[in-house]
Amino acid sequence: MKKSFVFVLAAFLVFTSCTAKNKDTHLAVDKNGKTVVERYGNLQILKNTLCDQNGNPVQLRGMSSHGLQWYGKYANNNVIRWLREDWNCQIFRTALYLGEGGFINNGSLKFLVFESIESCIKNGMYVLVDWHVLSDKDPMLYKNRAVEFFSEIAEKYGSYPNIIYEICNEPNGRNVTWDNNIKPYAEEVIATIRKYDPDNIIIVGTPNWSQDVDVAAKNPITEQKNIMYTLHFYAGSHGDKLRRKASKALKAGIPLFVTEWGTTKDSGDGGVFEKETLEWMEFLQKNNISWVNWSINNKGEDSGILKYNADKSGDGNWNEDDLSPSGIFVRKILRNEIDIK
Ligand code: DCB
Repeated sequence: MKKSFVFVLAAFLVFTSCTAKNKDTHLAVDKNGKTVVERYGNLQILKNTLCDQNGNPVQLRGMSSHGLQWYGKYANNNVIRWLREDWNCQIFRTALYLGEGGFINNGSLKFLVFESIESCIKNGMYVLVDWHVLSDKDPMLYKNRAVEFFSEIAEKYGSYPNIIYEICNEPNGRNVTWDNNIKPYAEEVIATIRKYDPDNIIIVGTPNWSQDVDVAAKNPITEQKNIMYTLHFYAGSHGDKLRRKASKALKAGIPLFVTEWGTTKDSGDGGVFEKETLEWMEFLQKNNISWVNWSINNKGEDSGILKYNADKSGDGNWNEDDLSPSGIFVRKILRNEIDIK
């Protein structure tokens, strides 16, 4: 009788302290006014998990821009500050497309990347610098541009703990393989970054739109430290099957980062899948996998967090009337208003 009472009490205490711990670790700014970067400092990988400077596992959560060539007006300090204050975002992703009118034909887009990085530094947030391989499929295609771009970023900002490099968004196409294309590309870009920045986290895309993490796990990058691997999902298209691949990769020992996910189908549209999203949220929280939601735009697609034509100038300061159903839902998750088990 007594024994079982002690057991129940102990279980209760462990349960409540875990819950409290999770909520606190998810704060963009804690009760003492400390930003997430002030608390966590230089991130590092221990075993297969992202950890803070003291070696405690952490899960970062935040929002992604849409393509900077289209919605770069949201990659500014008004919006980034609002995401921290109102959305409780700890991380912001700046999506530099290469094709579709992106960086390859419009080099000036890098100034928007600089602006977002500097806002994140000012606001004490982490920033994911995303080399958004997509229509161009094979990262090898613009490898020289990537080497040049990441040298500049690493030299300029590599001394800040805020920076996380995402060197290859979503390689895709049957001929674009981990062994022959992605890994060799990654090794070269990583070596370049490491000339200027010895330790910030670098995340490498995986085959098949960053879904085949199990393939990367069979032949990981071993020469360098603080390397992670990209896992992407869209809740309306991907479920248990992709989570099984992720578990397999984690078991094999590689750390994963969900640098992009959507509440919708993998087209970025097709409805909001709340129940399926919550299944993913539980999986990610259990495994300490950080995530960034796609995306900040007002074009009227379901994965966009703003309503069609809301906030035309990039002011931030959104009220619920400005937000799409996905925006309302994701904001609640970020603000810890929905309990993730
Ligand atoms: C990824 C891309 C991202 C894309 C979203 C949703 O693509 F990383 O750039 O965003 O997932 O599809 C969409 C925007 C649209 C835009 C379009 C093209 O939301 O507004 O018009 O990009 O720039 C994925 C992800 C998964 C898969 C396919 C794609 N998949 N894809 O599993 O087949 O083809 O873009």
